[in-house]
Amino acid sequence: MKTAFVTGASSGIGRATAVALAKAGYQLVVTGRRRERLDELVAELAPVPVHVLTFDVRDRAAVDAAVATLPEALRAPDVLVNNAGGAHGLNPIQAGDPADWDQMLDSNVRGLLNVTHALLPGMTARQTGFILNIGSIAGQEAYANGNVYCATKAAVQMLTKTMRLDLLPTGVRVAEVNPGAVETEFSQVRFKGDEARAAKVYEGFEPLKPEDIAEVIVFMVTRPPHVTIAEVLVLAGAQGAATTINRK
Ligand code: NDP
Ligand code: 8X3
Repeated sequence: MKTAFVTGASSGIGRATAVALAKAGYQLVVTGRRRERLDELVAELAPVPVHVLTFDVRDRAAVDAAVATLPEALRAPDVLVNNAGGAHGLNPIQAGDPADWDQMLDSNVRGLLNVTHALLPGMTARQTGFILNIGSIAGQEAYANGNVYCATKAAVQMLTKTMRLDLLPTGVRVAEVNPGAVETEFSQVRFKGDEARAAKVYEGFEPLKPEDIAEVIVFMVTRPPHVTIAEVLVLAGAQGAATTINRK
């Protein structure tokens, strides 16, 4: 049975991806900080084997310690989905909170590297595998007040490209999905629990569902070894650019 390791599976895109990969026949390692959410996912996916790890991706020692508890086979997954992350705040740079900047840089960039570093020895030893990084349209175009979040996702894009080059001789393929507006807990986190403000982001149009992204991810990671779909941008139907949305 193939194994997929999905970070940030307690919510949104990561959760939907875990469900879709389970349906596609993968056993799973799912991670996040909220253990109870991950336990619910395990119950929902039974009898599919699902191994839960709880850690903060920003904490390299915690990532390494958690991965070290896995049986050897799970430390060398066929698929790694680097999804954990998000946005904190939406302010002009001159009004930004450095604590928010740290959270975004540490989770979206360093966190991705921490998890990748912990799993690469197993994946490269196997000489096969797929790393799927979740970028964003925010990494491809600038929008006002996006500053540090956009920068972290631009970093994910460049890491994806450079990792693909470095890992070429190892047989580990690397690709990226860049979603547009997906209705998840993303905006609740960005606006620090302000649900009314979060809901406004998705008002007047039909946003993407996490399942829409999960479907694309499953398609990409199940291509045969001679095919790498390197980058996919997935927008909502009413979306032309990050903040250009046809709202009714
Ligand atoms: P959610 O807030 O619904 O999910 C985020 C997930 O990431 C949760 O499972 C959360 O788990 C986990 N996570 C966040 N920070 C950490 C951390 N420090 N350590 C461990 N886990 C963490 O948002 P989405 O599903 O929308 O976001 C998933 C990814 O998609 C993110 O990288 C986001 O930037 C990206 N994205 C989202 C878009 C959108 O419109 N929604 C568009 C483009 C990209 P827990 O809180 O339990 O730790
Ligand atoms: C999330 C999409 O446009 O809010 O990455 O930055 S956006």
